[in-house]
Amino acid sequence: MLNRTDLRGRVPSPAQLRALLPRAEMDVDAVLHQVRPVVDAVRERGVEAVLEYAERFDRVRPERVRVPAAELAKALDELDPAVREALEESITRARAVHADQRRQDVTTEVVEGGTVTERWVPVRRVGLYAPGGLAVYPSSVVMNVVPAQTAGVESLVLCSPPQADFGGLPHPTILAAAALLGVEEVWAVGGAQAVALLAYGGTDTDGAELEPVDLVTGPGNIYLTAAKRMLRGLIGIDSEAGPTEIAILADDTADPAHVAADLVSQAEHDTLAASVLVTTSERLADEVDEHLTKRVAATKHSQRVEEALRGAQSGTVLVSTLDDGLTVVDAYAAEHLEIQTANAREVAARVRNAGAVFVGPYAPVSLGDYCAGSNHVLPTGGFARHSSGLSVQSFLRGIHVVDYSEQALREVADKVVALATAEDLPAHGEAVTARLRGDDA
Ligand code: HSO
Ligand code: ZN
Repeated sequence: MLNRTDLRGRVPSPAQLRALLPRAEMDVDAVLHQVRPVVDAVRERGVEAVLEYAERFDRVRPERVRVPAAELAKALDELDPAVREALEESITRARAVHADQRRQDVTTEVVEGGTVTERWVPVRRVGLYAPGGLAVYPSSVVMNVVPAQTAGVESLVLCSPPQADFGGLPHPTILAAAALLGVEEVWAVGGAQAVALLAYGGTDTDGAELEPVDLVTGPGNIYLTAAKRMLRGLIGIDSEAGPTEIAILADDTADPAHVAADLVSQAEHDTLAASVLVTTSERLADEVDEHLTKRVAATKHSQRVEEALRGAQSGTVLVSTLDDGLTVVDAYAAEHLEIQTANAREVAARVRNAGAVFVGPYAPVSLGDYCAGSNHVLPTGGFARHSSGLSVQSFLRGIHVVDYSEQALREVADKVVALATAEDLPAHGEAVTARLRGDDA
């Protein structure tokens, strides 16, 4: 079922490897011209434009865009108790992990009387987006809200598209998850309109105000991503989410049934999802293929999964040694990387590029998607080479606080002047010498 690449005996360079393991393309720039009028209309006409686009794209025109508090409470009341318990467990574990990520302010005494402090300050107001449509993921609400709240973000607003089936409200499980997390401000708006409304603010039909936000996070379709790209700068954004990916580095100790189950699990998200097996064992690769054939036929979203697995973005790579395997998975830089080998912990410790690493036979990616405590908003498309997943850090800014005494400034003054002169910026030097001569000119 999976395309097979045999790299036994030769491991190409990282650049060649990246070409061998292509990513599904998502051409965000190609839709910018469609998104621009939407963003402009929301900037100029606010909620009125939002409601027009709701009618056009979501096929429903909500009476108001802000979701009343009573609807949040009702959604939570009506939530299946088993799902509620599971979400509570997911939230508890995520809170435990994210609480430990909180950075402390650090003061460095550079010289006597001269300090630099890095002060971590939360972003004041954040907009979080939860998609509707095919991907109604209350778990993603948890993964966005928990780090923001843990960072100390003071004001949080959640946006999710209005659903025709639910009277123009966002999906009830999204509302229930928001209520469970204590998010009080939810607006029924989707896609590019949501990003524009978050960036510019607006007034609802009943006078409720949406105050503009400083940062927008959360995944969405290509139009939402294009709007984020367009409005970046006015607002901060998280990194762009591409189709989900799983890579598994396995040797002949791995259980082929489990490997196949995990490859199918992420292929379930999207026809463009990538499932990649990197292994030293041809026998394992053959057996995984047999299991895939059986599993794909039996699984609920069979068509979507099969398309993802047969796509050019998925495949098996045979390597001679685990060292070569590590070279391959590092070049690929998967969003999720499972290590299913002997001494998995040791092998995992040597991984350099991955959004998250899942160690050994009992840490499938789905555990991390819901209940490990780790965050599931992770870098895709090879971004793991330079970026991290969502964390408390994503909602903080480090402010450098520079505090020098007269004496401490005096000691370093000639160095500042020398560098200022070298850069032909003498006024920079004069700002220092002016103080030390005591003249206030
Ligand atoms: N695997 C997805 C997250 C997710 N899985 C949500 C299930 N629900 C991207 O990391
Ligand atoms: Zn998933």
